[in-house]
Amino acid sequence: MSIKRVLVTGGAGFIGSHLVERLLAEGLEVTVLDDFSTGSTKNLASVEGAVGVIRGSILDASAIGEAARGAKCVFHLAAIVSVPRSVQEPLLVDEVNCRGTLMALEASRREGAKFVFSSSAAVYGDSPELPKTEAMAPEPVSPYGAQKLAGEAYVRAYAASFGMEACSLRYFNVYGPRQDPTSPYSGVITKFLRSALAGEDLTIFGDGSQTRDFVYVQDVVEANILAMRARTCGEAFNVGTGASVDIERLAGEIAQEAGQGSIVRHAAPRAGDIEHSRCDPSRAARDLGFRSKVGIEEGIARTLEYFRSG
Ligand code: UD2
Repeated sequence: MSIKRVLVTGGAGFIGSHLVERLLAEGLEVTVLDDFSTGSTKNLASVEGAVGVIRGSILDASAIGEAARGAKCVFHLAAIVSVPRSVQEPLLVDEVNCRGTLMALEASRREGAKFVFSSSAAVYGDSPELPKTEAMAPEPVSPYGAQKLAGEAYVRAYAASFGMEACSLRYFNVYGPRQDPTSPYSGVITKFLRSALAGEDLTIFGDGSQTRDFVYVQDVVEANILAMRARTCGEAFNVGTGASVDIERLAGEIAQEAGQGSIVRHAAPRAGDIEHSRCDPSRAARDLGFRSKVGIEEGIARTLEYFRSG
């Protein structure tokens, strides 16, 4: 099936806006559906006029219906992406993250479109087993993780029930330009870069021995493009690098790179933090042809450049 038109829900967000740029560069017609609650028009400044933007909620049947019209692939990124918020307001966040995914799947089914769902490593919960493989039983520990897992289950069910070509992408720790540095929920790299550029101290929660599999946003975009082109039948894929970095090293490197004399300090461990996270990237490599290309040094340098010039 040749794809001409696509829909990106949450296309004005951090990851969505990078995906939109790439899809346009591939010569596709792109529509964005976004309620701009966390997304921003600034993220789409480089593609203004080239992309159709519908301001509306994923929960609004007419908005999603209109946005999906004629689309042959739906990338579903619209979500409330905060773990703490999902703990504070599980019902409200469930509406957006579960019901919203179902709405997007329905719109996709009507159009006979493929479906690529943005899921999260949060589905794995805090089991100590490493690396995380898709064959492991998911055991989410936050409502957010449970909601992403529910979304994945629906993706699988739609593939099985309606023959929809669909898959879920489990993102590990994504970072890069446009991640909102002012949000209390922003990732550690973005937080550290912002502080380091301002010459402020970097605070590590705990002893800094915890590790994460940090994946650069452009690699996440690449995984989405490959998922669009692959034949999929409802399965989930890890999207990470397969390598991990400890937070102590990360803080030291960022402080040094920024060159503003920031000091690295330690505070009490953060409640609910997991110790280690790293993916097994082999299923995505085998079935999608995905391999992350941007290493941590390169990714940090690019993101630093973005924050410096912005
Ligand atoms: C990530 C996701 C989250 C969820 C979770 C599932 C991001 C931004 N968050 O949370 O949405 O999917 O994985 O497991 O991708 N840290 C510090 N100092 C700081 C900020 C963080 O030391 O100022 C530490 C923090 O304690 C943690 C590590 O850095 O050990 C990574 O923190 P994070 O908030 O970037 O991401 P994570 O893995 O907790």
